[in-house]
Amino acid sequence: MTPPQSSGVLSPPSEAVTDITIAKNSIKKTGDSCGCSSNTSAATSMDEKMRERIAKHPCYSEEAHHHYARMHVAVAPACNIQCNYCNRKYDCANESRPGVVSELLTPEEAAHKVLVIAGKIPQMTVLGIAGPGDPLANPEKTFRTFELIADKAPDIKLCLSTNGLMLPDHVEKIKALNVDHVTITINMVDPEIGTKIYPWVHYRRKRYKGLQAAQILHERQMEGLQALKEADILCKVNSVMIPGINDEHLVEVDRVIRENGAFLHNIMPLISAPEHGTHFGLTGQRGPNPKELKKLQDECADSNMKMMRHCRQCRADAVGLLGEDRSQEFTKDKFMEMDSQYDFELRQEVHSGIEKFKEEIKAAKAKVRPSERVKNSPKILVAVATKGGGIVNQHFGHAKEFQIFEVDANEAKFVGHRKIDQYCQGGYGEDATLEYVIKAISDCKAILVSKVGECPKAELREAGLQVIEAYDVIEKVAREFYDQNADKF
Ligand code: CLF
Ligand code: SF4
Repeated sequence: MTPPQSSGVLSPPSEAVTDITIAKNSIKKTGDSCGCSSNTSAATSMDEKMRERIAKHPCYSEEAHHHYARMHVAVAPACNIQCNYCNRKYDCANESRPGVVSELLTPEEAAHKVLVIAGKIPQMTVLGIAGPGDPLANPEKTFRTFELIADKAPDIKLCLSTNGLMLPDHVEKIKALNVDHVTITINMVDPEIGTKIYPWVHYRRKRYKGLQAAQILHERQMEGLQALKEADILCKVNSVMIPGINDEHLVEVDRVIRENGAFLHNIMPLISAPEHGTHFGLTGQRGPNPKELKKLQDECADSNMKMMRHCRQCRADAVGLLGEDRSQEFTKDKFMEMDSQYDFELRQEVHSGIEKFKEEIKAAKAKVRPSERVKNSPKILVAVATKGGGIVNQHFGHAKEFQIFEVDANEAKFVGHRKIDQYCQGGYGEDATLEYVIKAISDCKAILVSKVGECPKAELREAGLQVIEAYDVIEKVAREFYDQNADKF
């Protein structure tokens, strides 16, 4: 197959992530359009100050996730509760895929790793602590790591993800350390439902079970949420969607957390398999399918709070753009041999380049939108192969996921992603993989790729997907496709 070709109009930002020189020069002037979507009416009414707070956070801003990277350091091994979707052998499943194990680091090793990566990937703007256990069950290690990083790399935003049990005790310290983004995993606001998710919690030197355990966790989570609001710390709530247990209840969770000041809600699918050795995995509890997940997210998005749909359930030692995993480039044996190349000025320069590029995207997005909103225009889904930057810039055979955009006569809106196995392996396409890929995007009308070989192209068409080859801004390509085929939808 032919490798993806650049049109020369837009440089692929994912290359910029891997190379500082390219990053500095990659923002070329273009009269053309580029696009990535903010996804709720809440986004449009967001004030400037808030925009600034989230502009470089790839989890809190859907737009940012196309351009900026995050990293996690695994410094927090212990946990103080048991979730039925977690196996202690692996990382905290509240912010991580089950079955993934990270190398544990000391705060000093973690700080060195951050400085190394901040030099190599200047687009890395956020350092999160998300496990492998609960960061606030390991407060000394967590806060020591933050202190070291704040001191040496003041431009890196600090982020924390917790089950919330010990949060109320630490909000003051979190504020003092200038940690502006905190995630709480809240799966229920009704402790009866909580009993089906949490067998026990360990609180103030005592282990509680059943309803009492769920009650304590619920109260502490609500107290923590309130305290974050009072301290003006942005709070994202993660919820794991567990069909038959809390799926319908999450609408109520969404309402309650919104009323209590959460900024963003991230409803994630339960990932459950017997080989993970979790209670749910072993008892056959299934996760939701993409349609069920989207339906619930859509229902909650009506509530006017921002709904996160771009979470990749990354590892506790994740590195890179969401959707790419560079953690294996920075294992302990490798990063301990590397010197820190942290350079504040250079990082600022790279960030201004990205911001300029984002401005071009915004201007171009405005161009492809109709001057007046078209009412009742049917919505369709398209699957996009992209390496980032809001551009169709990936070869079909190289994609490990497709971004899914919902398109109508007004806009193309990011609504999720579908993970797939890479079709092209060592220069050859796998038929079985193609079948699986087609199944994964069977509800889409078209697939947008930078290139695709003749064989898979024919099979994709036979399966009813239109194949669009382009190297351009996602919103532009998607909207043009829609306009050309509007009579068929
Ligand atoms: Fe990490 Fe989480 Fe901070 Fe992001 S991840 S601690 S808020 S910097 Fe992001 Fe990863 Fe989803 Fe988490 S994509 S699992 S939401
Ligand atoms: Fe596992 Fe995280 Fe739950 Fe603790 S909070 S039991 S580490 S999923």
